Amino acid sequence: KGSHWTYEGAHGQERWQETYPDCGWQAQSPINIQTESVQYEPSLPPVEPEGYRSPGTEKLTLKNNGHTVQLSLPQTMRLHGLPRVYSAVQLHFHWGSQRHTGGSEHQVDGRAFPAEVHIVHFNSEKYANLSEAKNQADGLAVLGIFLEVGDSENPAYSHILDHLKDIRHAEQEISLSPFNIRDLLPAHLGHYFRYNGSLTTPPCYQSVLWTVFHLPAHISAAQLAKLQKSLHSTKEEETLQLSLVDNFRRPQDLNHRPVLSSFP
Ligand code: SG5
Ligand code: ZN
Repeated sequence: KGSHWTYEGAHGQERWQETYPDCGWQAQSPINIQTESVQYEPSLPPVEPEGYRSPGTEKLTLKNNGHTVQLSLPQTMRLHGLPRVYSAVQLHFHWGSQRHTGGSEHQVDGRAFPAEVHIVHFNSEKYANLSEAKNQADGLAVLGIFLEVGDSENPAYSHILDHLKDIRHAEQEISLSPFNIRDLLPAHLGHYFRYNGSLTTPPCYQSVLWTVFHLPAHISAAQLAKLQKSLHSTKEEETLQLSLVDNFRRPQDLNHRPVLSSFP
């Protein structure tokens, strides 16, 4: 198997840089966003998703890749309101376990959320596809959405979370009918943090323009439990009844990078 990294243990995140040198560079993600040090930038426009509400007619593939659950997205989903136009590739989740309260990758003032969704896009003005773009400084844009537990079930997230039971093992995948991806996002797309960083997994390329929404999206406690209990990373872990959990990287040094906010 090519991707031989894990979050903890002998191939854990402190050692990623031995195999993937970029993971030890100076503009890594995620970060702890310290709101006292964020610069308000009034000229930052709201993020404008195009085609998120009806993402085509092709089925979407939902896959357990052993590190996360990932949903493929069509290139007809585009992102405006950034310095370039970006096309969507996939979205995936990071989450914790029932032992911890955390699970998100980004933090705000030292506080982690129970989970975080990433919608990965590539700069389609300049590059033909993700492979071409992923190692370029202006190659990628990722939207980060914090998930918080609320009182009610979020039907948009059920489109994904209700199917995790069908992809319990690593490398299993299923097809989903397209659904409204906009509804996975928080209500207000005008309030976000913006900074330059990296992929949060190996190879940790420093190619990502990050947009982390200020407001979380809400899912129910039962929905969060599905994320925490349904998946396994390997057959061995399934036999041991170990679930795929705690797939988040710890916050990285900011090293004097500016973090902007679109709101005062
Ligand atoms: C996910 O996050 C995906 C990656 C994605 C990273 O974990 O899955 C894995 O890393 C496990 C194999 O997606 C892919 O590998 C499919 C292309 O990396 C990319 O999207 C590479 C361009 C990192 O993305 S993140 O920084 O948003 N967390
Ligand atoms: Zn991610």
